[in-house]
Amino acid sequence: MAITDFERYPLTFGPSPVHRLDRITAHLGGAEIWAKREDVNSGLAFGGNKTRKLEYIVPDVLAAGADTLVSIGGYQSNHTRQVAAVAAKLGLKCRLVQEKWVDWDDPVNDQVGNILLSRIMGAEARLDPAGFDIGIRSSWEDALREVSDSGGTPYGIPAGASEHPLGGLGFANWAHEVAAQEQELGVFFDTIVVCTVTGSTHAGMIAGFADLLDAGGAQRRVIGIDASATLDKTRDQVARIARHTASLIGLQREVRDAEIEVLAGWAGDLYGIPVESTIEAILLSGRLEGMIIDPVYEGKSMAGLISLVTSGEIHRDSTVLYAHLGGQPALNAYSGIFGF
Ligand code: 1AC
Repeated sequence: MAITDFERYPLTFGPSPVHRLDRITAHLGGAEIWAKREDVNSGLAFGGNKTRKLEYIVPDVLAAGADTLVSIGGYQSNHTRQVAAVAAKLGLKCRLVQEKWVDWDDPVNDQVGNILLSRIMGAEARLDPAGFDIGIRSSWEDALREVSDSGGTPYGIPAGASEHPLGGLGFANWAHEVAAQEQELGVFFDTIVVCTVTGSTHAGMIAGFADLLDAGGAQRRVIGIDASATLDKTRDQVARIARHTASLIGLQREVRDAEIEVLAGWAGDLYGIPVESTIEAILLSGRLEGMIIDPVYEGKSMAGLISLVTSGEIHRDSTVLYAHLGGQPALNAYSGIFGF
């Protein structure tokens, strides 16, 4: 099967916008930097990368006859906010497990931002004291069981939709969308920079670009910037999902180890805790481009991009596409980091 053979339920506005970041480019004085904006990809609760993944999962939800979406993330999960929006759109119930993935000392961390939006959209968002882990969680399995025991028909969507068998398809298609936009714009992105935690966004891109390469496209680098601070787990999960997604979309070979690049250095010691480079990246993007990024995901991937361009690891002649995944609603839970 090819990516175009999979059913896709429309949740986004269409291809997400791609545009130059002229002032960041001038500031860095090196590579030409562009952005592709999943933060404005949909009218559903500000959209984001998970909305794109859910387009390929919703047909299975509908075929299963489910009445309740059951998902999991941290208190400030973007993923659970997007699942809540899709449930509202489809007229389904939504049960969310919100674990304490981040030990962040902000009194409204469990009340504002993403979790507030999920609750506004009618989701039952229950807090759970468990800490961060990108794997399958017993709290999520318990929630699925509770919904069944009370007579509902649950449909489980794991953290970030990453461990879902179809979770990589949204970003495999993103790669094809990029290739079409390159044709329209007359540009070629030799380097893609994306934040990676639970893995399926990055993994889907790897599979999609491998597919394009085998169809005669040019080689490019897809750099995942780790924001999990549990590097080995994220790297394994990215590799596994990339290979699974590649086989789903009919790649006739194994994804090579060299195609799976997860770089450490900008996550800090813990998932969800911004470090100095994160805060600098958020301020730089806001002040030079009016582009809002967040302290958990894009602040870290932008910090990585800045370092890699500044150090010359991304070459001066490169044309770089920065993937904005739409994490910014979490900013409300982190107002203290700026010292304003
Ligand atoms: C970690 C999956 C993740 C979220 O928003 O919950 N990006």
